[in-house]
Amino acid sequence: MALTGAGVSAESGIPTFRGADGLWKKYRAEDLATPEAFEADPRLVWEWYDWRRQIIAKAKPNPAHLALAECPRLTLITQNVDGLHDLAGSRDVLKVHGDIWIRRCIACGHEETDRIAPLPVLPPLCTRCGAIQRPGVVWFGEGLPAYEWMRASQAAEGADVFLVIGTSAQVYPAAGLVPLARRSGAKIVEVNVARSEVSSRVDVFLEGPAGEILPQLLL
Ligand code: BV8
Ligand code: ZN
Repeated sequence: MALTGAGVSAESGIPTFRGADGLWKKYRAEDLATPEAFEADPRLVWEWYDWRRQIIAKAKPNPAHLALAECPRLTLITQNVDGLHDLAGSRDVLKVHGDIWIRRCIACGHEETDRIAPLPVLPPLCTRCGAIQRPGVVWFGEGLPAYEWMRASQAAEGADVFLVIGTSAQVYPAAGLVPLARRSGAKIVEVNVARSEVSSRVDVFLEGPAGEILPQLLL
């Protein structure tokens, strides 16, 4: 199994959350990626997501995504909401933090998925009932999607090898998959350009960009 974070999309030109050019640098997570922030100012939150959708719309999968897509038996869990693993050809992608391309109505729950960037109107309105839509992502303080989380936890309990790729491993419960897999006997291999919150508890730490290391490791 593999767990990926923003670092796997860095070489596709998408800023990471907590890195030097991090997304959160300009904004604080508490300010924007929470239900309270959306309640207070849906337009501001949508300006941030629309800006990110425009960056992501221009991004291409990089060799890290493509190498992972070549592993058919791999259970791929991602914290990323950019959809690049799907574009690279990975089929069974478990998006535990949702998908930035989904817009969900806050009133009737109707979902629309498209790659329109920029959106013509912010906040976008439900085509079914006219209420405003939210991004189909998991905000801080929100539970993870039950099916994806159940599959991810099962994978961690049964994994022989667990690749932890491009994540600072600061966000829970996703980061908790690493100790769960370790307790179940998996060998943990981390691929990162810098040490993360779990680096002291992995079996192998491969330092370097995922786009260079994964093709060597997997192909
Ligand atoms: C929940 C979607 C309860 C939205 C995101 C105190 C202690 C423990 C936990 C908490 C706490 N206080 C609050 C919490 C809970 C909180 C949490 O974990 N907070 C953290 C900050 C402490 N978690 C939650 O709120 C979760 N929900 O707990 O709900 C509950 C339960 C049941 C019912 C109801 C409620 C929800 C968390 C999900 C939040 N949503 N994103 C969006 O994208 O806008 S999180 C956000 O962070 C992204 O998803 C991102 O993926 C994720 C993790 O970040 P990373 O991917 O790791 O990115 P980062 O920039 O940090 O790191 C990049 C890494 O890549 C670095 O290590 C870098 O070195 C490396 N790198 C860079 N370039 C490369 C590279 N590696 C390889 N190659 C390269 N080229
Ligand atoms: Zn609606």
